[in-house]
Amino acid sequence: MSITEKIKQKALELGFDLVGITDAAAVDAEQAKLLAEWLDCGCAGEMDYMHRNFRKRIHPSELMKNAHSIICVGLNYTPQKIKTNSQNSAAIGKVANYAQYEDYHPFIKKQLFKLADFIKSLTKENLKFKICVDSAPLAERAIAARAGLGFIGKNHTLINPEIGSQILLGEIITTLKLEIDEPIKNSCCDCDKCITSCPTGALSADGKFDATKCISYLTIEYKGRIVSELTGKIGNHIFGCDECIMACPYQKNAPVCKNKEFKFHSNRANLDLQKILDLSEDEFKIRFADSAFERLGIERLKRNAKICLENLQKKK
Ligand code: B12
Repeated sequence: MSITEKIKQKALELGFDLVGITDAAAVDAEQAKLLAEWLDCGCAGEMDYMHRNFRKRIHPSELMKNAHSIICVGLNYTPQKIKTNSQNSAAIGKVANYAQYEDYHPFIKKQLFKLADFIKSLTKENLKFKICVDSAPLAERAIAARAGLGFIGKNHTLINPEIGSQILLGEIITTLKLEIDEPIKNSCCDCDKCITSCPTGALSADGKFDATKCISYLTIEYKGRIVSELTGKIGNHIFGCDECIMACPYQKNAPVCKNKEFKFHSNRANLDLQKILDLSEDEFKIRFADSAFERLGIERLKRNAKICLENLQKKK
């Protein structure tokens, strides 16, 4: 078995669903142009970090001197269907599926450190590794697509034909030279279900994505008061949004997450909006420890809960 094959086998043993390898070359010029245009048109809104480190984001080798390969992994996070209590008449806020698990950043990083240790044990070379999960300035979807993990769909997510879109990504950039994979074919065809499903029109037919309209951005990243033209379209999404993902035909028969170590919290799926409004700071810290909610904080969670309640009351 080659060293590349051993690494891939180990990644799967560590609980990842997908693994692929690409080189450390820059993302292709067309994608770099798309990123630059996206930034220039203000589509990143107040995510200032997206404007920093542009060169690094498209040149992975600038994140590590003498980088040769990038090992890309994917973790399927499609949750089990949760039984809801039909007797319960409480007003409920919906939480994006990924946020119903423990915070994925430390979870994936821990597994990637184990993978890096395994690689060190295979060779006497003095190797370097850089582990990236979300927060590093790296165009993760473009790199994962190049490593063959999936294709980038019209909903802008990386879609794997067998697993769908609900895949969290992580990478190891390394000085080790490995065999690389080929990208797979883009199979979105003429479907536009994701575009028409977006309640706020964040996705458009010309391939553009305006994050400032995306419910995920508005409810998680945006710190200010959400404008009234958009609050009514947020529905009862209290944290993030999966509409464009769930509308995708590739998501229809997606297998559920099989990684038993990736802790799922069923009490984070549907939040009782009134209880959220009554939550104290201490209760928030206990209930949402080690979760994506920590990034949001209690104030913004309550801002979102109020919007959801108003929207549900209007519907009555
Ligand atoms: C900023 C950010 C956001 C922003 C902006 C999202 C966006 N589409 O850019 C907000 C807060 C809205 C967001 C939301 C979500 N995010 Co986010 N986010 C990021 C982050 C940090 C950077 C993304 C980025 O570079 N955006 C800039 C745009 C221009 O890049 P892009 O859309 O990826 O496009 C690139 C290519 O796809 C290509 N391209 C551009 N336009 C087009 C158009 C077409 C048609 C094609 C084919 C290609 C193409 O060129 C671009 C440059 O390389 C990444 C982590 C990372 N470091 O990469 C996570 C990441 C993309 N997010 C992730 C997730 C899970 C989500 C949510 C599903 C969470 C949720 N349920 O609420 C939603 C999905 C929303 C969506 N439809 O994209 C995952 C995506 C995994 C996957 N399978 O794709 C990532 C990779 C984090 C991770 N490590 O797993 N996110």
